Amino acid sequence: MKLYFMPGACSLAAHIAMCEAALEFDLVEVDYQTRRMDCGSDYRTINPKGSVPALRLADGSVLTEVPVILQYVADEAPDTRLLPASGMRRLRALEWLNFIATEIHKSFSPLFRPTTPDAFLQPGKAHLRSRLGFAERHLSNRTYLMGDDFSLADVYLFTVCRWLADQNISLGNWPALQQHSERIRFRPPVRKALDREGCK
Ligand SMILES: N[C@@H](CCC(=O)N[C@@H](CS)C(=O)NCC(=O)O)C(=O)O
Repeated sequence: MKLYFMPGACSLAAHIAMCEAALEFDLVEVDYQTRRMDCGSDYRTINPKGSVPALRLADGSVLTEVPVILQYVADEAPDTRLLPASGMRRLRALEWLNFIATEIHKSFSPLFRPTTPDAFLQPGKAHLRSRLGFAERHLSNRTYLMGDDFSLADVYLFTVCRWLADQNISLGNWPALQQHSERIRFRPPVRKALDREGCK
């Protein structure tokens, strides 16, 4: 398999997941500005949406969208229990993946875009804060989003919380989120993915 990524982007969640699942894969870096890959070819020939991550499977097909790739990885390594296998627990984990994707990840996106009008930045950050507040309250009496069980929802939350520093927002505003991030950061597969992407 091949994972297409940009260092520190949401593709980090997929990268960590692959490491957690101990799957064999190659990494292909995509340049944010040019959308060129290491080999010089245009990444949009792999994923016409132009965004990372994309995961090329052994049969040549390409999967995109973070929550979908995370589910694929979890299902490829069922013994690692990276997501609940089925039933209501699975749905609760998917609720978190969807919430992180649509409410947290996508609240960051306009903050990173240089074309976003200044007038949007404060309300955009306020919205992001309220969404993080929801996760904070949930984590205030839990170790992981799913309670006692680590899951790929934690990996995705960790990945997006890393971006607060780029926005000069302190993660310390959310003590439970901060503790959660530290817990995830020191997992060996997480360290491995961070190191390979040149991230702290
Ligand atoms: N819905 C997509 C969003 C992916 C996304 O926003 N990727 C960002 C990096 S975090 C990206 O590639 N941005 C560049 C672009 O979209 O042109 C997913 O879940 O994979």
